[in-house]
Amino acid sequence: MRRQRMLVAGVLAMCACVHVLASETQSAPMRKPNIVLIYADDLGYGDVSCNGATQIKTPHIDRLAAQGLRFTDAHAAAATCTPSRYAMLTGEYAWRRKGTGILPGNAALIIEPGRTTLPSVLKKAGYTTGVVGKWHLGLGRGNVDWNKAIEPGPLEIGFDYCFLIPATGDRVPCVYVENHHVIGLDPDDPIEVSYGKPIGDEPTGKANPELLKVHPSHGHDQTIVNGISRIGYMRGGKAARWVDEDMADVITRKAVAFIEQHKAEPFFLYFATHDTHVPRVPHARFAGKSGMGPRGDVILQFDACVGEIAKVLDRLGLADDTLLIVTSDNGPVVDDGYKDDAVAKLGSHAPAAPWRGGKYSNFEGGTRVPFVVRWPKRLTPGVSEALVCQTDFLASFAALAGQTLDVAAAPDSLNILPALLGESKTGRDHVVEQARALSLREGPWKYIEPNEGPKLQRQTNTELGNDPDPQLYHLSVDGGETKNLATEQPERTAEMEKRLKALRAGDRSSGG
Ligand code: NG6
Ligand code: CA
Repeated sequence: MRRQRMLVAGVLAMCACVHVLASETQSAPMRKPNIVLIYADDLGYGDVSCNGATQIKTPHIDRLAAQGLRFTDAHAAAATCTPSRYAMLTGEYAWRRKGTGILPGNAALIIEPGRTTLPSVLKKAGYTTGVVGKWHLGLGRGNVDWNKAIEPGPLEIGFDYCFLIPATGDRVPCVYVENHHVIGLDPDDPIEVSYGKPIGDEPTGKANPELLKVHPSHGHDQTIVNGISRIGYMRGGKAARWVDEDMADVITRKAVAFIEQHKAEPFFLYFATHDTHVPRVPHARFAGKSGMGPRGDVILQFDACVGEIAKVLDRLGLADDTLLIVTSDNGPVVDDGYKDDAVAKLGSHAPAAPWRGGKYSNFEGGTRVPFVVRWPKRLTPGVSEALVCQTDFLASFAALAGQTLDVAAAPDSLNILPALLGESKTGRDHVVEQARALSLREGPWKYIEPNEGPKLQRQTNTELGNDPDPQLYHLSVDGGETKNLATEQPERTAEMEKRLKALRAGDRSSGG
């Protein structure tokens, strides 16, 4: 793999030189493409109309899909947020590291400064790098003081700029962090956060349900902020607290401003939206518009944010030179802890369709996500069935930017640039999917390791795909993972089990 990486990077660097020489004699030198990665939260494969949704329309995402490549077998590294984001930014599967599960809002940063990361590689290649939106990878060194400079964080692992929702919309502290500081903080009203004992005397969802505009269905009954009770307790920071209804607009404006400010240089923007995570509290422009309750409304809101990003790229004449990706951090969930009508108003909409399961699940619905890549200058529009994983952004964009990676860097990131650009029909030859258990995909085959966990998550009604026996599915004929072939095909099952064991025991992925 290392050899392959160096060769590819070398060839690309040579090509880049040739291009520069050729174009210098004609006109301006060729510039590296901007990269904009729009990362939805909990948006399912079947939640977008370009993947078959009919009850909900996502015209902006559909337009990008029509102008670019729509992938049907693209994966987040995991079925929940923190491990997917960790793996995407480091190029290392999260299951290789302890402490990379769903984090509380006061967790320490889990990516060590100095490591090779997706932004650090691009920064080295001359990109200006920014992250706007949901972080959920921890900040500081533990028990961070939100009233002082908050570090280390994104700026210490390769980003030049950040504007963050520190953890999730449903976790305290409910404030934005820009670079090293909480925005709008009144020093006379300091913030305190606790994920253990209650602090302060502010109302909680548990004690004061009469103050709530959205009620929890499970968990989420601690400090009330903006009429919504959260996970965790906070006090203080009143002037700095976000208003959920405005969150999509606030972060989209920051993302647009980043693009405007850096239009003259190659930039990388990681725009991680809060939608469609809970609490789903759409702006009045979208409230009631989907007919599917707030979950449908925030899908429309997300689509509109995608439209705003596409619009600014058009307005600034950058669209042709920008590699734009729209994808999601894990599969969908309907009831994720608030009584927001998502279940009652779902109708026949199937958020993970045609896949089984969803967020938290070993089934394909856990990690198989919407994935659209547009780069008008380079890509021929179409549909790709290549197997790709978000961990691969690091090695692939490194190659695109002419960077060579250290041997130890990004151990599970494969350079699949030809697949991402539609020049090859094949991406990886395998991928490991992470939920409670690990699964191995090889071509159409999927092996789920034996697992003792529950089959159904009672609270979210998600089929988790846990089974004390091994499971083997042939996805080309049984995409819904209904017929377990493990007993019929003991040899293939044993081979896949062996390869998964080897991947787990080894320290890096290999193969195509
Ligand atoms: C769960 C939360 C869920 C969501 C999830 C993280 C409860 C009962 N459930 O623990 O609401 O916040 O964590 O989602 O608290 S993720 O997309 O960030 O991984
Ligand atoms: Ca998520």
